[in-house]
Amino acid sequence: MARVWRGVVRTRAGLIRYNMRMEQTLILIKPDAIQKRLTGIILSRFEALGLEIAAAKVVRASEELLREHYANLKGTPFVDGVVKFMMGDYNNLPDHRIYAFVLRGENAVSRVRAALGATNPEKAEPWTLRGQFGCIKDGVMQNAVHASGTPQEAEREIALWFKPEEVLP
Ligand code: IDP
Ligand code: MG
Repeated sequence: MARVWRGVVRTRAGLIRYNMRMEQTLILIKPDAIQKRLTGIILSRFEALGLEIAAAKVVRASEELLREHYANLKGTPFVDGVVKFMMGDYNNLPDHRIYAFVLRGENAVSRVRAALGATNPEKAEPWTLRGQFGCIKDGVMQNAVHASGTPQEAEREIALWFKPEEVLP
């Protein structure tokens, strides 16, 4: 899916090489962020990066979908806690909704991850979304937002959460 533009621009400061990849990435606004009413703040950070929303929906995710989404965590001691958290168990939501988005733009995957900060909110830089809004409660990381880690991961995850016709070109 990723398209790459490479080139050279001549400026007064010299030649600048560029390597731009038009990428898509999956964003999930997690139950802790929904409970804290952070959706607008989170989306505004991504909007400021110049990314476009290619798909959006409210999802009541099944345990099956979440276990498939977090297949890389299978066998870890914390996977059950992560799935429970993603189903809203720790955030007193009336249902277990998640807000899902596909964002598109130049180098979208790495730029969105930089805006998120580290997985562990206590180690994330204080100006990142997870550093500002995440916490750890009862050993479960409540880190506000999911974003794909690589373009390959993004392709797999987008196909899990969206039908092809739901993602606008
Ligand atoms: P990521 O969300 O930064 O991509 P992953 O390693 O893919 O991090 O893990 C997925 C999610 O699983 C994390 O966002 C976090 O909620 C949870 N998680 C990851 N590592 C740990 C851990 O060591 N303890 C508890 N929860 C974890
Ligand atoms: Mg990950």
